[in-house]
Amino acid sequence: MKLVTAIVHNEDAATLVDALLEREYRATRLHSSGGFLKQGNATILVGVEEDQVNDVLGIISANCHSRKQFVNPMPPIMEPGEFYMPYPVEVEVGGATVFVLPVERFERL
Ligand code: 2BA
Repeated sequence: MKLVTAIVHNEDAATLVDALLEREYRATRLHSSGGFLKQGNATILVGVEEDQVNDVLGIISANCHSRKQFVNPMPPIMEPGEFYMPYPVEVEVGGATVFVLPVERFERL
């Protein structure tokens, strides 16, 4: 068994969970936030058999879209009298960041 862990944009999470449930995959949505942008995202956990992993990755890929976001970089340490004009930097936040992990044991008790 494998645990597919997908970090996705908040706006894609509900559609993705619905698409997974429609195909009879069980899924759990966790509220998370990215270390870099410090904005809310969603982590979706899906426990599946090994031969279902590619199907799940296909569903994730079809329902998660990349987006461009702006981030304000940290200002540098300034000397007195220096002036710094902050410019937002554009970053592309992926469709999904996915980890496929081996599951040693699965129980529903
Ligand atoms: P964040 O950490 O908020 O990162 C958002 C986006 O900012 C990233 O998109 C990437 O385009 C950019 N970014 C991140 N760190 C950067 C850096 N040090 N320098 C320049 N740009 C940087 P994605 O790569 O699509 O990642 C989306 C979210 O997936 C991340 O949100 C984080 O929550 C998660 N993630 C990505 N890679 C990860 C990893 N190796 N381990 C754990 N979580 C990860």
